[in-house]
Amino acid sequence: MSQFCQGLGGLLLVLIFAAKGAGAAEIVATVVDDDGEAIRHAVIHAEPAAGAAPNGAPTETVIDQIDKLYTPFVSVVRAGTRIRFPNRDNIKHHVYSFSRAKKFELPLYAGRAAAPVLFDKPGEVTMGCNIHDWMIAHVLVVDTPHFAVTGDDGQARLGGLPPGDYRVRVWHPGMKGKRKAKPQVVRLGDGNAELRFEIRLKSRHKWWREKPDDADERYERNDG
Ligand SMILES: [Cu+2]
Repeated sequence: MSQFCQGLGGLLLVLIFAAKGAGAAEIVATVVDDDGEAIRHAVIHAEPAAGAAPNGAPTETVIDQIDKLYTPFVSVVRAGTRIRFPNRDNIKHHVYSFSRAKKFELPLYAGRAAAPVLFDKPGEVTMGCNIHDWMIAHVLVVDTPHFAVTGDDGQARLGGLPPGDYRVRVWHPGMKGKRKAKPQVVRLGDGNAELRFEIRLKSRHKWWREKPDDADERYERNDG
């Protein structure tokens, strides 16, 4: 199919869903650990139980490097999204990923914009920095436009969903048993659906690194 036809197909779907928009519903999901404590940085994503998710225009998003940290720490994007990695620090960073869903490398000098990176395959991607060991960011690439990341309260809200049945999944970079995790199936009418996911996390050092207290002095001296 030509790009134009695909674009047109996407547009028609958008129109159809816009027409149904009045009945759009919301999924409110809360993610907790086995003690009931809220878990932030968890991704919730919902796929229609039947058929594919609606097409969408290609989008772009940003993962910043500020104060020698990636922001945000966890992102979720739809396959086909381009991510920009601007360097807001006045030192060099070197973004890399060895993940199967996207392998790449970007040596980044302050003030120079690198081309955005296309994330075209669903899966999990972990980015590090060759220079600053503690810099880590995680991206989950999914096949649906319906997703959100939990905040400090462990809550994620997925809005504007057309009525229908959805498989709703949770993901977190440190989650135990990711592959065996079963989705919750929910039927959305006009109202909201409230879901609760209980997950267990691996020990923190497997998915998080603390920025050292002396990180700034350490790297100011040698500009790298
Ligand atoms: Cu760095």
